[in-house]
This record gives sequence, structure tokens and C-alpha cells, in this order.
Amino acid sequence: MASPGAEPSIFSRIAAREIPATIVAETDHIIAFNDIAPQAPVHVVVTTKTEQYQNVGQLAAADPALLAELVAVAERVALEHCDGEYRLIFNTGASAGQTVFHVHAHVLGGVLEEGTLA
Ligand code: IU
Repeated sequence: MASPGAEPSIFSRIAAREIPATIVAETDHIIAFNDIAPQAPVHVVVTTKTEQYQNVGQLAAADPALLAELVAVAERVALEHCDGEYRLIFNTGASAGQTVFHVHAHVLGGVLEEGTLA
């Protein structure tokens, strides 16, 4: 959980349209936008509009329906942008490369280089 009174995460600010991003899909609870530093021809961040969960394990335990909605949005983005062929990556923890502690998935698609990971 985010601490009470903590600053909104960068992704919450994108969801609130306080920070510009190229939004490619949205539902009531989920938003997807192009990653600002793409690591693949298609690189979309799919995240929850609220930030009570830091990572996918927390989200899965607390709200599996919301996780399913996030994955469904990722699938829809991949169908639209890379023929439904993609990697779905959830980094968990700083040592695994997580830099934004607001649960999100990376949709990576297009012609990936061998070993490409977000
Ligand atoms: P990570 O799994 O926490 O490392 O992913 C965070 C991603 O958010 C990373 O790929 C950044 O390039 C991306 N990102 C963004 O798209 N827009 C931003 O304003 C910021 C980070 I800060």
C-alpha cells in the first residue's frame, strides 16, 4: 500500500491527465500508455488507475478480478498493436528492475531482439 499522504505516483498522475502520455487503451479501472523509453517496437505500460498495490503479487492476492482486467487490457493492446503476440512483464522489486512502485505490466511486442526484457 502507498503510505497515507504520500505523493501520487507518476502513473496516477498520467491517469489523472496531469502528465501527458500517449494513452492507447482505458477502462474504468485500468489505463495503458506508450512507455516513455521504449525497449521494443511496441512497449506499452498497463496499470491500475489507483495505486493501492505496489506489485502484481499484492494485486493478485487482494483483487484478482482487477488483475484479470489488467491482463485483458494488455491482450487487447497486443491484438491492436502487434497481432496478439507479446511478452507481458511485471517487474517486482528494485533488484528486478522495478522503478515505479505502482503495479504495472509491460506489453512488449513487435520484432524483439533476442533476450529483450524491460
Ligand atoms: P518498471 O518496471 O518500474 O521499471 O517500469 C517503469 C516504466 O515506466 C519504465 O519502462 C519507464 O520508461 C516508464 N515510464 C513512463 O513510461 N513514463 C514516465 O513518465 C516514467 C516512467 I517516470
